[in-house]
Amino acid sequence: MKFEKLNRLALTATVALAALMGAASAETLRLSHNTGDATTWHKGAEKFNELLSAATDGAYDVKVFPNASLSGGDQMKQAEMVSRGFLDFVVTSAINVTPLVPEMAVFSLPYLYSGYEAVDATTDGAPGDKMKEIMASHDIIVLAWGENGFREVTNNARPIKSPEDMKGLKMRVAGPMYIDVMNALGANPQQMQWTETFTALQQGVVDGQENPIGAVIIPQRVYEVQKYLSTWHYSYDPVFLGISRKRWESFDDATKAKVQQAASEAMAYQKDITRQATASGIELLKEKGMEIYEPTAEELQAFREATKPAFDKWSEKVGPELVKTFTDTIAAK
Ligand code: X2X
Repeated sequence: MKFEKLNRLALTATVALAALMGAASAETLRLSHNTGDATTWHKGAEKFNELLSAATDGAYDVKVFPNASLSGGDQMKQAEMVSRGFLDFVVTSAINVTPLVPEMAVFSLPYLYSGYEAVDATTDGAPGDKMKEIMASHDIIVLAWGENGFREVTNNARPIKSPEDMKGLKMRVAGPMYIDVMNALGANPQQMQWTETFTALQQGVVDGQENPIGAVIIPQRVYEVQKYLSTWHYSYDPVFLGISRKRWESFDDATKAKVQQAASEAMAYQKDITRQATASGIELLKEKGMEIYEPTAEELQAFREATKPAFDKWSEKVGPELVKTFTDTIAAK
């Protein structure tokens, strides 16, 4: 009896030790993203960790840091840090990369896309590949595209039905292109970190903001501090999972294949849960007390026309050739 018990104890100890050694030998990789830990960005990043860990028998542990904490709260800085090899991975959206890679603004040109089909045709096709090439020239290897989504406008002053309704509203925006779009609409835009936006809305420092419903507005509880939402779909913002060239090139081919596979699956999952949350989102936001306005096709056309100056300015900036790569693919859909 006694011997058996000892034997069992020894076995348990050996298993525990093996687990410990396994954990100890896992290499930690750091992943930064700039939303909270309830968002689909975060879930996608955690999924990547799970999948990579399983595929490599626990050789890698991807530690996920939300709220841009590794870049001192600066959401635009993450891309630069990955580019320089100071960070292994980033999950962020196109607009956040535009200070480093202005071409990334092409995705989010006002009213470029009419729906998900057009979006997928570009991310899965030649335009997506072209953007990966451009990003790689900045030493950021884009492993897979995910989704932030169509950005919808919210505010506390009034329902937004026409460009005139935007006049004079103090709007928080994430990046430079959106400043031009808001100016074209006669609003007063202000660039602000996402992590500071909830408080700014709560305290009335700004009247409104714009973000996608499923990925951000719901999980970050924007409905607690905003009354009106209009589904104007004015700009699409893709998310991507990227890795620094430095880290990427440190992997052998077999590891690269596993990292790539885990990234593709994780971002497909992230896109999927984002679209699901968006589809059921309007009802949920109404339950939470928001007043939702869904502009008609004609009303959308008025927004498209009013934002055209920003479209034209940023087409020049990203390069008309690149815009054409996108519009050709979209038109062929
Ligand atoms: O800052 C935003 O608005 C967010 C969270 O959508 C982005 O990172 C672009």
